[in-house]
Amino acid sequence: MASEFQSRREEEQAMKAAGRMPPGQSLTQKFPVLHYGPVPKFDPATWDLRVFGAVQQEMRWTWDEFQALPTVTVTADIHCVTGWSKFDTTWEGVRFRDFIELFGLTPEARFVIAHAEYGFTTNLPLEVMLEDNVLLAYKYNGAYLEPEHGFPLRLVVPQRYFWKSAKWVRKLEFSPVDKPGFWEQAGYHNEGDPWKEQRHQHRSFF
Ligand SMILES: Nc1nc2c(c(=O)[nH]1)N[C@H]1C(S)=C(S)[C@@H](COP(=O)(O)O)O[C@H]1N2
Ligand SMILES: [Mo]
Repeated sequence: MASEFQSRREEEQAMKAAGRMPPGQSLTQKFPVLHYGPVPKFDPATWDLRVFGAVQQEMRWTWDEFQALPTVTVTADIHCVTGWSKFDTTWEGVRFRDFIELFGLTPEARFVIAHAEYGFTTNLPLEVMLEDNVLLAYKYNGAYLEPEHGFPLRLVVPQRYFWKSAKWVRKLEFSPVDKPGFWEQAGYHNEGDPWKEQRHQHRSFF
């Protein structure tokens, strides 16, 4: 996408001045690829998305069914715990808040656990997931996601460090209790708010 900025330095200064750069971050104009393990193969004939746990009705969508759901386009800034931020990224997908209307939650639902291919998980409070700009996304800048960026489907949760935006999502669990995910169990912060610089867990051993 064409940038209004002449240089990386200029864009970085502008984002800092606008209060859009969280503490300890710096700008990237590339789109880094970051994940643990291999990029899964996608088979449209067998792929599905499931919801379970504290839901009124457990449900499953095939790739065709999921693509038939209404989508929205969201532009947001993303922040990786390793220090890069990328501004004005544009995603298209199903808004999470609209998505849950399709099956309904039970009153016990307080946390969302995203389950991705190969057992990757990440946990988020339900109230964070209900914000306007949280998507189950399959397009980036108007084109289907690249496999390494999460095709066919990923979470986009801009208000948390980007590790919580699970790529290759297959199941969404609604839980009364929190269940720290893959990176959270590995020592990353449970909340991961970039504005509070919640990068790592500070455990106190007694
Ligand atoms: N399934 C899965 N999703 C994942 C990860 C992972 O290891 N596995 N890494 C996360 C991390 S640490 C980041 S920064 C973003 C990177 O997304 P990108 O590769 O599209 O930039 O994906 C997140 N989603
Ligand atoms: Mo990350």
